[in-house]
Amino acid sequence: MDFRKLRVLVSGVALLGAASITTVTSASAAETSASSSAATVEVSISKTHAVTLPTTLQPGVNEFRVTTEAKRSGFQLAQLADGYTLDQAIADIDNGLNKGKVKPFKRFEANVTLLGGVTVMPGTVGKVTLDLPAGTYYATDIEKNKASAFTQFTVAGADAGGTMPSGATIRATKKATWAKNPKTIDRKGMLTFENFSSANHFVGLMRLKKGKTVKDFRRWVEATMNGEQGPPPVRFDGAYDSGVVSPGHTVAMNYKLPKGDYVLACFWPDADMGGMPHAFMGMYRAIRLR
Ligand SMILES: [Cu+2]
Repeated sequence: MDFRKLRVLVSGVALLGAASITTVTSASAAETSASSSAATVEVSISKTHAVTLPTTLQPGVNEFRVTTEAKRSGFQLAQLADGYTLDQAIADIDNGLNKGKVKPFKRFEANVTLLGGVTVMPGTVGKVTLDLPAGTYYATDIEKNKASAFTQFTVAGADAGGTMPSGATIRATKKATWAKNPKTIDRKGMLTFENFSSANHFVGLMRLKKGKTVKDFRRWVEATMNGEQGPPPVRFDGAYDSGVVSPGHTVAMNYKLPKGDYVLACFWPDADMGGMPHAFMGMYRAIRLR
């Protein structure tokens, strides 16, 4: 089937540029707690999605605290391979992720290391914590795929150490599988995502509609694969989508959701499967938020 159509069907959650469309997240500034000893990095995003942050950071655990004046910002951290330019990345996002062409998408995945991120709304603070080695990075707002929304920064100098925040850890394994535990997590706080798999993923948390279970989600996935267009048993509006994380990387991101039964799923497209979102390859499971 045409997976571009499928992505539209699931409210566009599969695309990098659209991964945050339906997201509500981020604790208010007053609720932020200093649970880790990370260095803090203030990031501000303008109405036009220009990202401002210090040009040099120290290696070690850094917590990015992101605010925005735009209606919505998809903060994302990334590194580009040597010789792969920002212009190439922007073109590959456009043709690969947004237009669904496999070749530029594969080139993007081969040359870009994604280090997580968080959706930020005005009046909230998005928090992203990770252990950064020395190097050159980009901080971007994926709501706008233009050079003006990508800001380069350098990590250099003495390692400041620091520790990652405590909290629930969600883990991806194999190629596109969620680890079985934890089955229950808090409904808000810092969520650590360990990508121990061989593909890019993001954490999607979608609340099950009343009376629905993960079995209904499986039926919906199977029906959708067969070209049927029934309503999903989960709410894509008000869902949580983390930033995208590449294999071998760990990042903690803040989240805040109502209590309830959810489906944990990744809708990142799979290049080897013609852009099929990972959820349709079985990357989903039940999870309870308490
Ligand atoms: Cu995935």
